Amino acid sequence: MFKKILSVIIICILALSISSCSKTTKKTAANTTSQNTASGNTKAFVITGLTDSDIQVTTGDLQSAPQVTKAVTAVDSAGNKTNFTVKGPLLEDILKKYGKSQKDLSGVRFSASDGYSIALPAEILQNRDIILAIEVNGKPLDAKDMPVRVVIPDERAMYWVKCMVKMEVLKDVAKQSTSKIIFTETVSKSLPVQNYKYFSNTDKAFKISDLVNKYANGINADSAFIKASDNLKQNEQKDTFLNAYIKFTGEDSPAFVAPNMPSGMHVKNILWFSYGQDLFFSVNTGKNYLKKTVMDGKEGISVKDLLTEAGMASSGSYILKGLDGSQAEIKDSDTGNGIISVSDSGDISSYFKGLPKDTNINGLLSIEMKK
Ligand SMILES: Nc1nc2c(c(=O)[nH]1)N[C@H]1C(S)=C(S)[C@@H](COP(=O)(O)O)O[C@H]1N2
Ligand SMILES: [Mo]
Repeated sequence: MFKKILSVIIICILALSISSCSKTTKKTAANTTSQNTASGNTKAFVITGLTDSDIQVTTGDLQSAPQVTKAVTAVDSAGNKTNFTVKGPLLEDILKKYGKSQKDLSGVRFSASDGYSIALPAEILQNRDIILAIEVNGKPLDAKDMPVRVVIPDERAMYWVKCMVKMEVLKDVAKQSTSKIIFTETVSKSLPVQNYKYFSNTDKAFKISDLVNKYANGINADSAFIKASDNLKQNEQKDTFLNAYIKFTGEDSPAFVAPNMPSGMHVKNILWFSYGQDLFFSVNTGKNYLKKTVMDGKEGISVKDLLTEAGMASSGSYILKGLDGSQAEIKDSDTGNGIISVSDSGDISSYFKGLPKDTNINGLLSIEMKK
């Protein structure tokens, strides 16, 4: 009986996640057309946080603004390239009507009707043209991509949001400074673990909410940052982040995933992710990302390099903690003589040349700044 209910729930979740933009878009379009008699007044997307009240941008607004036509190349995460020609107004020209410029914004999040969302960092807003495409290859957008496809030439296709329905101006996406590094390989041994279906494989994953409840400082953050081994840095909304999983076995691990999240939002081969003042670091990714260091025959990453990558290098002292409760203190001047290694069984350990044995911690959980 329980199994039956469970499978019905799973089927519902699957059905929801597979349905693309078109469904919701059609519904939205139908709703608004009945409200607005002229079709040019059909609501295209909403802009929040730019002015005191929300701005409704209509398809008429998009059509009557100056149009740009451009041949573009979309490059996805696998490096596949697709060429097409797009036409539509520049976001900059839409914002101009409200006396604003994208260059003055510190961050923007585009959300789509299929649940996809992505934040654009200030660098993109500063340097790139953002085309709000309403035509592709001389034809109106496919129904599934309506009402707008964001196109940002020279940026990866993950920023080219289809069926974009909301543009949120983000207040301040600055990352809080890190005070603690927690190792993902160690926490994966102390959290509830579940099987996770990843394409045709079944891997292991833990819930980010479990991780945060057990190990984070309790400092409330609006968003999380994730950095991958290809240097991609993403900002995720708190809710998206807390409802997702870290898959730590199998292909692309560690990976940021969730069953009901469009796969384009997955982050593969995570180096670290941070939430508030806590930064969760993968030594498995780090040992290829940071330079290899050998100390007394042991191979790993230098504690100094790790602290620099985490933005935690300082002149103070650090406390190391093991999963078994063991603890040791080191000084900033010791960090160049320390390495972090990962054993074949995935155990993280520290080793410091010339320091007392208690600084060699097996099952290393965290390194934090001494207050
Ligand atoms: N609404 C929406 N937009 C999206 C995505 C998505 O899943 N939903 N995926 C993104 C990613 S990761 C890529 S690589 C491209 C894929 O674009 P294509 O479907 O035109 O090949 O769209 C981007 N825009
Ligand atoms: Mo992608």
